[in-house]
Amino acid sequence: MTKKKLIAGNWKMNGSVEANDALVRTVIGGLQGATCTVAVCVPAPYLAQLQMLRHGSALELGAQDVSRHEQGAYTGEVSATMLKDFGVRYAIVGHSERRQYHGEDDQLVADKAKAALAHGITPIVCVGETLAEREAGHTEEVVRRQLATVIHTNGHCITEIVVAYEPVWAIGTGKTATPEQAQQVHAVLRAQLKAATPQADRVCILYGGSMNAANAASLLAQPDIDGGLIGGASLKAPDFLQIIAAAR
Ligand code: 3PY
Repeated sequence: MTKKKLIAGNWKMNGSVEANDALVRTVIGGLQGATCTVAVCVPAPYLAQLQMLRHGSALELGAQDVSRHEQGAYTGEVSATMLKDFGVRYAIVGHSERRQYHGEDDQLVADKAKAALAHGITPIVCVGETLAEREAGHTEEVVRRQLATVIHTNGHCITEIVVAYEPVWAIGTGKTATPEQAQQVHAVLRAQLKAATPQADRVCILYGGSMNAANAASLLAQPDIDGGLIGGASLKAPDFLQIIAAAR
């Protein structure tokens, strides 16, 4: 049986009540006939709005981060239980922008994945190398190290995660990994998952990093690319819908 692909939009720190309304209504209107799972990962203040907008539709809701803590004196943090209150199904963890600008390390990312899983939220765990790491020939070592911590921390629950390979040099730069470059890394990640669990084929491995309407079909045609984590193109309904249509 072929696995259902997952297309998840990462809105990052974009949106407004008015803009979200128009965007989400158009996306939902274009979902009939979609064969993949579709989600949007939105800024936390808009979760309640999205919960209402998506009601009765096939659109799934995601957050862009989750606390490793259950509750308590952690100013600014949002717990998995709180996300659950708004019908959140996915939470991105370890996006390179959080690793880079907020000092998140591999263990924190793995702990966040664990907190999400404990509350029935699927973590979308991002891994990826910088340009310097790629040029030094360290791509495989970097992504394997990042994923190893998640596997070690989450044990058999690893089958419940989603992995997103997001080369840092392809984020917000308009550069994209070629389908062959992406597939090469996805195959490494798949092999690592296979060594950890006999059910590794169940795990969705997304490509992220400037996936757009023009390059989605060729990336999604690769055997180990099970979907996409979409940045800028998820803010434009026609582009997002074209990517969804390419995910069969
Ligand atoms: C991008 O496409 O730039 C992303 O960071 C998606 O998460």
